[in-house]
This record gives sequence, structure tokens and C-alpha cells, in this order.
Amino acid sequence: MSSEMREQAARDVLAVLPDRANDLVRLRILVDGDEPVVTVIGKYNHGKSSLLNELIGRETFAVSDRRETVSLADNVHRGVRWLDAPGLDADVGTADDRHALQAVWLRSDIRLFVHAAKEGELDEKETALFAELNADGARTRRQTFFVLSQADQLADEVELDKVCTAIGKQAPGTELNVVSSMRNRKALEGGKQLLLEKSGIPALRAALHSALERVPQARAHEVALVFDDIREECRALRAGHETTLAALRETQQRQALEFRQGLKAVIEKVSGDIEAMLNALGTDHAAIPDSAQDAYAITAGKVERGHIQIAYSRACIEMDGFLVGHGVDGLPPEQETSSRRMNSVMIAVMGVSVKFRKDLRRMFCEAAGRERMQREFTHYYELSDDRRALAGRIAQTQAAIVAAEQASAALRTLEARA
Ligand SMILES: Nc1nc2c(ncn2[C@@H]2O[C@H](COP(=O)(O)OP(=O)(O)OP(=O)(O)O)[C@@H](O)[C@H]2O)c(=O)[nH]1
Ligand SMILES: [Mg+2]
Repeated sequence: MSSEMREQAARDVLAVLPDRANDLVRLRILVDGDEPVVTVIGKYNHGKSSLLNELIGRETFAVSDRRETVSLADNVHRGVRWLDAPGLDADVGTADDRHALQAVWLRSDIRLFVHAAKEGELDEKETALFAELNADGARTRRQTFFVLSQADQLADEVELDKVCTAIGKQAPGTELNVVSSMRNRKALEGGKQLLLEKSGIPALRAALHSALERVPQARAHEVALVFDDIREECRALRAGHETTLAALRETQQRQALEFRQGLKAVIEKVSGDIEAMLNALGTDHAAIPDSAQDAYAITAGKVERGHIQIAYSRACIEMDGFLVGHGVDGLPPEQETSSRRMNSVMIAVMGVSVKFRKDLRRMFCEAAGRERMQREFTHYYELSDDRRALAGRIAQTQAAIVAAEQASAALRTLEARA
């Protein structure tokens, strides 16, 4: 697979699971399969760089009695990548701290948690970090060694025992690797075998050696684990969207059904009223045009036209009550005119006035007329704000499902490469 494909696949996964960015970086490191990485982690001046130098057997990393390592440094020695990280500052969470932690989480297979013996107990931040490293180790099988460094700075074995007991209480069941880089150096320079052993460095080196042999299995385990996790998260995400979609669609259908049935009932009701009114009328006067003399007189025609208009208005008001209750009021924006009073669904569907019996009959008493009202009001119902918002949420959820499917496919692509 080309790196372009791999990047696209990573983007597809991140599009739906942005919190997985670090996991994808870690996977990439694991899959690339470079040499195992051993890193140090701990507070500054606790002897991390010195420790790495002694383990490697040469002065690779800078050592000093002030805050020294400020950025990551690495060195490959005998098939192992040694990564020196800046010290954590117990008081301020600095950028160096984040950088160091990032390196530990993303790059390391084996972590050396370094704590200077003369400091006694762990502080809160160290305790939390060590617990976190162990919890991660339980999951990923990445190993963490507790290194009690600068042991020569304690007066005697009694002091050392005190410190070990105190730390043992803070981190129960932890094997403490007591070391002194200084003793190791002196022993090597002076050819002193007993001091060399007392430095704890050869023992730690041996323990590291076996740990390094377990790195390939640990990596394979971690690759499978991270893929499983992300795959499961993707699946759960998609399932969540599917549930949401089903609920939204159910609402959409239920609302539409309620609207159609409610509307039908209202139309039947007002049509029945109008039909009864029309049937109660006698001779049709409305169609007889008024003559010029009738301009200021009350004629039978005028009375009837007034009657019809009132019946029509009543029907409209009743239907309007139902429509407004269902969010159908103004015209949809694309259909609005400059006359605000005319921007009503009622007017758009019903017109402004009806004067003649035959028009009322056509509208309310014939199936075709009633069906037209049912159809047109339903049309405007679907264009109402709430219904559009609902349709929009459905479209969004569908898009989210497609994205989740894409992410799953992308993950399979990445897995095939692993
Ligand atoms: N006595 C004694 N001093 C040590 C030992 N290891 C390191 N030191 C001294 O402790 C100081 C700090 O050592 P570094 O190895 O630079 O410590 P570090 O943890 O890498 O420090 P930062 O890079 O600043 O985080 C230096 O002055 C070292 O010489 C040791 O085993 N015994
Ligand atoms: Mg250092």
C-alpha cells in the first residue's frame, strides 16, 4: 500500500474518531517495525541521561546538574533505540513535560521510570504517572521498570530500606531496580567487580535484555489490541447513528401520519359544515348581478355572497388552527413575496375570497377539491421549518453512517497492511 493510501485511510478514520490520532501514530510506529525503543521517564535531575549512558556503555546523552535534557534525543545502539526524554517538572506542567510524555506513550516499548533515591517517596504526579504506565502496560504489554537511581546518595542500607519500604507502600508489588550510575562508572574505571554488581546496572541490563526479547510479541499484541479497539469504537459509533436514524425516521413517519389524518378530519369537518349550509340555502341569488341602483341597497345577492364568504372564512380559520398547530404558517422562504400579508400558506392554497356556491361546492363538497387541499397543505407541511429540520437531521445522520462505514473500510485497509 502506498503511503498516500495509508494517509487517506488514516484521515477517513480520524474524520469520525478524532480522539484516535495518537493511536494511529502508535500503530504506524508499530507497523513500521523498527528497532525496539527503550525510554526514560521521570523528574529532572533524577539521573535519567546518566542511566542511559551507563546502560549503553558510552557517553551518548548529555548529563549535568541542572535541567539538562530539554528535547528528545535518541541513539541506536546494538539494535535498540534509546530515547532520552526531558525530565518532568513536578510543579509546572511544561511543554517539555508534554513532549516527554508523548514520547513515552507513542514511541516506547520499554519504559524506565526513574526516581532518585534521595528524594524518598514519590510525589503525587510521579505516583499517578507510574500507575498510568502500569495500567497501560497491563493492556498493551509494554513493560515499565521502576529504577531507583543515585542509590549511592543514601547514607547506608538502612536508609535505602526506608525509602524502598515507603515506595513499596505507594506502588505495591513493584520491583524496585536500585541503581547507581556513579558506582557503575567508578567500578568500570577502577575494575572493581563488587562495586559493579552493587551499582545494579548489570542486573538492570540483564532484566532489560529479557524484556527486549519479549518486545515482538508485545508489539503484535498491541497492534491487534489497538485495531480491535478502534474497530469496536467504529462499530459502536455506527450502531449509535443507526439507532438515531431509526428513531428520527419513526418520528418523521408518525408525524406525517398524524398530520395527514388530522388534516383529513378537519377538511371533512369543515366540508360537512359547508355542505349543510349550502343545502339549507334556497334559490341561488349570488349569481344575479347587482344593478346600478342596488349600489347602496341590501339585495338578496349581496346577503348570500356575504353568507358564503363568512362560511368560507370560518372553514379557513378552522383549518388554519390545525395547520398552525403543526407548524404550518408562513410560506417557505423561497416562495415568499414582498407582500408579507400574502405570505401565508392558507392564502397560497385557498385564495382570498369565495363568493359563489359553485366554487364552495367545488372546493369542499367534491372529492377532487378536498384531495387538492389535502395534497397542497401536506406539501407545505413538508416544507415547514420543523419538518425541514427533521429531514436535515436525518440527512446528517445518514452522512455520519456513511462516514463510519468509510472509517471501517479504511481501518480494514490499514489492518491489511499491518
Ligand atoms: N551521586 C550520583 N549522581 C548522579 C547519578 N546519576 C546522575 N547523577 C548526577 O545527577 C545530575 C543529573 O543527572 P542527569 O543524568 O543529567 O539527570 P536527568 O534526569 O537526565 O536530568 P534532566 O535531563 O535535566 O531531566 C548530574 O549532575 C549527574 O552527574 C548517580 O548515580 N549518583
Ligand atoms: Mg537528562
